[in-house]
Amino acid sequence: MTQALIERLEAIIVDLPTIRPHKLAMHTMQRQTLVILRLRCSDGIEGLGEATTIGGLAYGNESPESIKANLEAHFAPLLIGQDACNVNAAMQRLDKAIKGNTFARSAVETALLDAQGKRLGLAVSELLGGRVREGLEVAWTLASGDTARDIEEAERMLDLRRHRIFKLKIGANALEQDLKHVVAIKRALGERASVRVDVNQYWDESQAIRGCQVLGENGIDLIEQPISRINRAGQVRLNQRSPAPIMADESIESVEDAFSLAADGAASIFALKIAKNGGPRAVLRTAQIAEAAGIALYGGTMLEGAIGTLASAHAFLTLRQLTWHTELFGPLLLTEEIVTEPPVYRDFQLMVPNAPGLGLSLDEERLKRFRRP
Ligand code: MUC
Ligand code: MG
Repeated sequence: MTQALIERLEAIIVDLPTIRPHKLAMHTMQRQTLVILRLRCSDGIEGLGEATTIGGLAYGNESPESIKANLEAHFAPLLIGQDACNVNAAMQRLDKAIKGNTFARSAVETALLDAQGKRLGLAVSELLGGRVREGLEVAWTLASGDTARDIEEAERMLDLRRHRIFKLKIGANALEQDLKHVVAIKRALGERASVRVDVNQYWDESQAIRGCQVLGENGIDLIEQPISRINRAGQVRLNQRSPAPIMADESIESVEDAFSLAADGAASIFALKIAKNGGPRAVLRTAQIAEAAGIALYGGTMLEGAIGTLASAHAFLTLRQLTWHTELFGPLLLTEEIVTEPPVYRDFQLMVPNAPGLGLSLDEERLKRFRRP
């Protein structure tokens, strides 16, 4: 094969409006900010990647602005002139020189895979070993902040056959108020839907003991990150006593975190996120740790747009087990797109293109309109 070299990296910040405010315990989103990476190669092929977080620095320790700055100042000089066809070698070069920065790393790994897939005429899922399922069932997050509005939204999603798994974002309100909110939604939806919660680390252990008990007894299927990632011993205790399974999300900031959580027995489900592991290949290493430890899997999101969503989807399609399905609904939260063909959601599933690479192209006119000056 002719060798292609990496020629140029361009990181673009894009601000896109959301369909409604999205209320999480740590931040209310009024829009979503994506960092899009364009990686140009000497054979004329361009790979696309995305590094997207939630609420600036409210969620993790990389912001859109720091991701862009680090891609330009630290990642680009290490990558330019390197073989664009060898993803392992390029990522290993970054591993040697750069600590952390998994969001930026994920954008690079995605863009290299997209470029290589386009070059070889293979979908990213094929480059990752091949898909073992065609579609991915997708949960929807109810996060308007209002119980009646959330029930109405869930009913609409069921009618449209778009979602039948709902995740409720709680933790910002008083414990009893949040519990009432969740139980009311579960009662309204009954057996027609799976209802889960994400506390985003906002309970202390004493609140979590009661919260997990009440939610477990009221038919809530899963409790995501009830307490701080720092309180490992508390997570182990909760994992032993909660009637509903506990999922680790913020606790996983690297593949190594996944290993130590598994070793400690701190969760029975892992939320897989390409951004928090360093890319679609990296997230599969976390999945393998989980499988070896008997931990179930869930395909998570940082509310990425189409590029990050499909990059995650290509990886998740290759998983042997995905017991808790996915929440790859990021594009549906946005009112505008910057790709020519937005991802398709049908019959509760995200349909993943089988075209070369991620199966996406940028809409240059829209990118120009929404990119930050
Ligand atoms: C998170 O904490 O899981 C995923 C869905 C959503 O609404 O927020 C994200 C982040
Ligand atoms: Mg979460």
